[in-house]
Amino acid sequence: MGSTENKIKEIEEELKKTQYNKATEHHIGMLKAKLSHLQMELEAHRKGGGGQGFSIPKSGDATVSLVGYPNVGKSSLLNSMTGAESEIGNFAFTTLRVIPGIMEYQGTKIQILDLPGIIENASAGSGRGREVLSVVRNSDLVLIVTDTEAKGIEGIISELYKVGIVLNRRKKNISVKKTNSGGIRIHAPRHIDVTEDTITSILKEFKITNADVYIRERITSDDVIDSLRPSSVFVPSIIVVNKTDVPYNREGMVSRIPSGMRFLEVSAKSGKGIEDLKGTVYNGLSLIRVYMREKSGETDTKRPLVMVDGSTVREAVRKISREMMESFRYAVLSGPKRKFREIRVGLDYPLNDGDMLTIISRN
Ligand SMILES: Nc1nc2c(ncn2[C@@H]2O[C@H](COP(=O)(O)OP(=O)(O)OP(=O)(O)O)[C@@H](O)[C@H]2O)c(=O)[nH]1
Ligand SMILES: [Mg+2]
Repeated sequence: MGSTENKIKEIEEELKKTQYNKATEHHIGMLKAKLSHLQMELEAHRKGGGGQGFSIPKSGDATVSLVGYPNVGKSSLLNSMTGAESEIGNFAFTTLRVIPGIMEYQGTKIQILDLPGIIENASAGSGRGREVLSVVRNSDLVLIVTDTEAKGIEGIISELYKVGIVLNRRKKNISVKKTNSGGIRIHAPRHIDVTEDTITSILKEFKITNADVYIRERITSDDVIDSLRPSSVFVPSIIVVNKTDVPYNREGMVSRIPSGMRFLEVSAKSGKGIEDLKGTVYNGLSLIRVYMREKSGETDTKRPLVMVDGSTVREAVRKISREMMESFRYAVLSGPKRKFREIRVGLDYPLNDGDMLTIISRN
């Protein structure tokens, strides 16, 4: 083990031992910053990933990955959610490459990727860890699959974090502009959940001593660290507790779920909770469906355009064709959740789930 790895181990140990409270807040922020910076150094040396059987083309409207330790039932879940036929076996590492399936849900097609089980130190390359994690990086939602023992979830979250996959946090509006002198200057709203002192110390850990820091919303020290890791991706995540057809100690299971994380109890074997899971996955992706309507009034209700929430008319038109984009004049919009019956809109107009859209082109 190299000296960087040793330092990382030491800090991880100390973090485990330190209780979070007001008095330790600054210290914990510091330790996390140190850890992140060392992990980034290590990552810079490693690089790579991909490999045979691991680059699955994206298909469908969104991609979800199944991540977890071996033998918890990831393949069984893929099969019950999609009708795929991924191999199932009562031993570790049955699945050795990425197996895709498609879950059809309310007019959308969601690609679900079954992955080989990961183990501790996956990010360092144990098992096919790095290849697996590089697939997870490109997904829109991560399902952390566990059984009723719910062991080691924190470990999985930390393996993901090490390669820059940040779960259930959003990228915050923070920018750090390095300067040549003047020390650290912080421009922030009055109420943020981190002190200037902590921000300055975190920046120092990342070897930044002169900078203007612009903070435009409420943030924590974790957000500051995220903003200093340029390769971070932010992905929503849900925990799936499988094998709940067998009696188990529910209290014990719940106590091992990291605080603040959503979890669902299911059984791939009996089918219990699977419909719920599909709905939760769909909702977790924050997709909207937009239906195209002909000038004659006929609406295509079977095949909506599926986009991420926050999309505008522009994204919808672009999805249809380049020609349509070039000849676009305006669109007529209506929808069951709209207050108006019909409205004439331009490319920048934001769309809602269920909207119906007629495109009027220049001839
Ligand atoms: N009782 C019970 N057993 C299950 C359930 N789901 C899966 N199993 C069993 O658990 C074992 C592992 O299932 P897999 O689906 O292969 O697990 P996996 O997570 O894909 O395993 P790897 O590919 O090795 O990482 C098999 O013996 C399954 O029959 C479930 O809901 N209930
Ligand atoms: Mg499997």
